[in-house]
This record gives sequence, structure tokens and C-alpha cells, in this order.
Amino acid sequence: MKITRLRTEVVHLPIDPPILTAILGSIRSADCVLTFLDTDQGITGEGLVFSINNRRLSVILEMVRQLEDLVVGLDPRMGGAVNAKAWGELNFLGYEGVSIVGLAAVDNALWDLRGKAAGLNVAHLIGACRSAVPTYASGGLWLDASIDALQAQARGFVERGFRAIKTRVGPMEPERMVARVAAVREAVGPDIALMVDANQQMSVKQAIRIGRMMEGLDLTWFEEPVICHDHAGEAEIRAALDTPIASGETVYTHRGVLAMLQAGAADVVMPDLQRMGGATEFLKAGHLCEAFHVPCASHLFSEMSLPLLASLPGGYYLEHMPWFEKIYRERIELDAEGRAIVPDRPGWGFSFDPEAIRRFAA
Ligand code: SMN
Ligand code: MG
Repeated sequence: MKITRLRTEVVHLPIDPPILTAILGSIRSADCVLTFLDTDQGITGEGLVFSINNRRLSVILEMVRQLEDLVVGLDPRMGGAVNAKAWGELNFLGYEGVSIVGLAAVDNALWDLRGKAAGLNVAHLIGACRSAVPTYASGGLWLDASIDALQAQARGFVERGFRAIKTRVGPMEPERMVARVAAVREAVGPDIALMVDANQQMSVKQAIRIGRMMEGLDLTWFEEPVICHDHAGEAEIRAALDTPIASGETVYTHRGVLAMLQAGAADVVMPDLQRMGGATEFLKAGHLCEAFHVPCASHLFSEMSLPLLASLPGGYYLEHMPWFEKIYRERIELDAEGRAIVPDRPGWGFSFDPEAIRRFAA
């Protein structure tokens, strides 16, 4: 089998109503570069990368397109060679930022292609450790929700079958912040796992103070309390609190994860498939986490991260974010314990819907 071309489609997926976040402000759309690797056997591999509010999307699109020469003519079974060659070439542009985002689109399409060629889901291609992955509802409980709305949304997630949910805190008085999280805990009771994400907006001292105020709320984790580069600060907060610290969505490649682990920055690492540079790097990051006895969760990209977490011995919570589900034919399904079921379908097990592509096309 040979790859004949790399194709891209741009789609704009509305986030409606818009959501308010502490780090990115109002988010109104997830704008994607869908990436297709066509072959001479009629099988196509699919990957996607994205930008928020259509910002700088054309730069990402061009980066993906610029990698076409690495894959055309290649036997997809030799995907490791593409990755190794890309790493060599990207040395010039760098191992963070848009170059790695471009690689993610191509690498993920290659994994999908290998799965489809073998007739296996990516989890089974690697060798799955589990047939379902614990997941938390992340598409709600935002900063602009009132206390009543927070409680109603939290109960709604539990009614839909989720056993874990994440809420956000942002710039406001600590007492108000903690009261909002306490209201969510009160709404769902003690048996639902609850995470809190601060999106990097606190100082180390603030995070320790607020983290102490939340210790009684039995949080599963307190995420990104401080700016993503401050691994020493994260380690200080981690040492001061009983609540586990989660971080990692903003670092690039397995090397970024390695630096976090070496700094003892987090109790839970949550790599982002796009910032990792694709599944090949995500898996390396996951294996490093295992070596450091740190559970590996995921950030966004729920459909593709699901098979990867299923295949990692130390795989932990899948972030269930519904932003991309409109573009897929299939949806993630939950089992009776609120875990995301690994599909039997080949490749990622989630494929782009041509009708949805037309509807959301540029
Ligand atoms: C997040 C990331 C990107 C956009 C909105 C929210 C958040 C998460 O940090 O972990 O989901
Ligand atoms: Mg986060």
C-alpha cells in the first residue's frame, strides 16, 4: 500500500452558546484542519488539529500541507520512519508550537490508516489494557454559569451517565471560587469524582491558599493552578496539598512531559494529543508517566485519545469534551459505570462525516 496524497479540509465547529474561560476568554468556535492520507488501496487515514475562534488557523493549515512530501509515496506500515524523518527536519523550526501541531495531524492520520489497513482499532493494534476508560464530563460548568446553572448542569451530566465532572475557577475572590466548587459537590453528592481547573491563573501562594480551602471537597484533582512553565511552582503546590495536582495540557512532545516528571510537577499528567505531536509522541509520554508512577490522563481530542488511554497500563481519565463530535459519524458511548467504551471499529473508530464536513466547511 502507498500513500498517494495528503488532503485537507477546513471546518468551523460552533461552540454555542460560547463559553467563558480564564485563559482564552470567550470561546465561540473550534476550527479544524481535517487531514486525510489517501492510498492506492482506497483506504484513507484521518486526523485533525484545531485552533480556537479561527485564530491563526491558516498557519496551521499551511504547516500540515507542508508535510505532504514526507508521506506521499510511503508505505503506511513505515509510519515510524515518517515520524523519525519529521523529527529530524523539524529541528530547524523547533519542537514546540505550530511545527509539532502539523506533525500531530499527519501522525494521527497515519495511525488511523494503519488501524484501518489491519482491520483493528488503534487500541487493539497497540494491545489494549482495558475495553473502557474512565471519563469525565468537561463540556460545561464554565466560569459564566451561575450557581444554579452549575448545579443543574452537574446533575445533568450525572443523569447522562457520567461518574466524573470538571468545573473551572477563574479570577474572583477565593471565597466565591470555593463556594462555586462546593455547590457543584453538593449537587452531585460524594460518589461523583470532581475535578477543578484553574487554567494557570494563580500564583503559587494563591494556589496553596485556595487549594487548602478546597481540601474538604474531595477533589480528584486541582488542574493547572499556575502558569504552565512553572514546574517548580507546581511541585511546591503539590507538596503543600493533599489534593492531587494535574497538569501537562500545555507542554509539547514527550520531552515536555519528561521535564514535568523530572520536576515532580504533577500527580496526574494530561497530555494534549495536538501538542504532543500525535499518537506516537503521546504514547511515549504515557510510557514515561508509567516509569515515574504518574497516571496519564488526556486533554481534549476525546475520540482519538480514547484508544490511546485504553492501551496504556497507566491510562487514567479521558477528558470528554464534545467540541469535535459534530464532525464524526459515531459518538463516544458510556458503559453502566460511566466509562467510555473503546469501539471495535478500525482505526480511531471515529470517522469524519462527509455531510458534516459540507455543513461546517469554510
Ligand atoms: C481548556 C482547554 C482549552 C480550552 C478550554 C478549556 C481546559 C481543559 O484547560 O482542560 O479542558
Ligand atoms: Mg485544563
